[in-house]
Amino acid sequence: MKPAPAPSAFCWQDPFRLHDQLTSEERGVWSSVTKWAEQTLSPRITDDFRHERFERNLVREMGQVGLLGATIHGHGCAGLGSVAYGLIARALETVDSGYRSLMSVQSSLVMYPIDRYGSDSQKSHYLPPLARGQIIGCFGLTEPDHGSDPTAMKTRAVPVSGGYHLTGSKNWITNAPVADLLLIWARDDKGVVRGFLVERDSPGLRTAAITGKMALRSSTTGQIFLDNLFVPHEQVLPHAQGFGAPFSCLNKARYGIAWGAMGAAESCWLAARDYTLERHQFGEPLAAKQLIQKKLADMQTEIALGLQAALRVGRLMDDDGAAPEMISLIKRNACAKALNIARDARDMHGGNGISDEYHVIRHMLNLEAVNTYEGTSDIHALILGRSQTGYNAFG
Ligand code: TGC
Ligand code: FAD
Repeated sequence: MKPAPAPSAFCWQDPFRLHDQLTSEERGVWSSVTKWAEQTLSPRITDDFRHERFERNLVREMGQVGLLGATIHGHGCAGLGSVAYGLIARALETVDSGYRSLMSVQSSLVMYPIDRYGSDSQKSHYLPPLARGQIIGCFGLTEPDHGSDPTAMKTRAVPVSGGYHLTGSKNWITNAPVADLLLIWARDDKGVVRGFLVERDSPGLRTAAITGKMALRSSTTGQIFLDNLFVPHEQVLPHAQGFGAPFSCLNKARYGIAWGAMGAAESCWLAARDYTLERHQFGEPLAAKQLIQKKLADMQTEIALGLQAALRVGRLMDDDGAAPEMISLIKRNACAKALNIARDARDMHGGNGISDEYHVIRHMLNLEAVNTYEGTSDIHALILGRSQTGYNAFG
């Protein structure tokens, strides 16, 4: 067994000793998920990204190792805390943001709302197969004309005998083309937003894949079209009324992204360090040069700070003390910092940096999308601006 480091020793890979701040359960999750991701995801990512390849079996494998709906208690879920969930996101995104997206959507945007706002029969019917990865879910909030401003949504739920008719469309929806269960957010006749659980074989449902994405190519994204689609009352989430419901799901997913983006950043940082130690120019390893070391120091600093902030918010989340603004702050910060780190790492790899063999450009492209979805950087800036000035600058 390796002796514990002396209290004053500096561990360059983990400057604030995040590892020491985790519980033994969280350390176990981190070590098993990183190992699983390395063995299962790393060997396939280059082909998945190159060919926009998605295989259902991967979701089942995620289910088998307990990665789906990990914070939910019961229904075959692991019942872990928020920090463990963040560590799962970090481990998956160390390989690719698309794999983390798959886990985030299924866990935070489909299983969480069913668990939080669903009826007992909806929970017992849908949560176990979602946890096993036997069925795939998606979350339809964004519309073609309403992205940053989902409260202006046009999708309507008109009451009819026994339920509702849904009409409208959704755009840029992760998993939409492959989803068996589509959680659709729509306004009812009173203008109240409700969540509707739509099954794949419902008449009036059509989905289309968005191809040609230059980011998140290991994740499937699509459009949803709803044409007078009948949803019976038993498929409406009974406890979700108003925008607080979909936004509460976003709080969970955005929090996971704050950890995940740091995972992608770590991957780029370590790749840049290894590369510049190996690569010689002007008679010396690049890593011996001042400009290179400054970039490595900046990467190390931002990652250490970003992870520490995510840990703090995770602990608060489990104590019911995390405000949405804290989540905006860490999501926005992690994405911006990770994107800068990926761009610098790409640069430090020189020409090789644009080859997918070296992975950094894939992370860089993915992070462009991660910075945009779940609220763009500027939308989170406006949330934080409103919190300190009292002025709503959205409209
Ligand atoms: P506003 O008046 O602020 O709020 C309307 C109602 O919602 C409540 N609310 C929240 N509740 C819980 N948590 C939050 N974070 C909340 N934010 C707002 C609020 O209290 C209010 O409730 P009530 O009861 O008073 O009605 O609404 P607004 O129209 O001013 O807009 C606010 C704004 C801009 C912050 C919001 O529209 C926003 O967040 N826009 C960004 C859109 C977004 O993030 N979309 C994400 C789509 S899902 C996605 O991208 C998945 S990608 C997944 C992957 O692949 O990993
Ligand atoms: P817009 O809202 O049109 O914004 C364009 C630009 O204008 C941005 O820079 C933005 O910051 C800026 N802007 C907007 N409003 C203001 C303002 N008031 N002041 C100043 N600047 C402003 N959605 C889902 O519902 N479910 C999903 O599963 C999902 N998955 C996604 C997967 C991918 C790969 C992508 C790319 C998106 C996904 N989305 C999903 C949608 C995502 O949440 C939206 O793309 C995002 O919220 C931004 O909306 P938009 O693309 O319409 O951009």
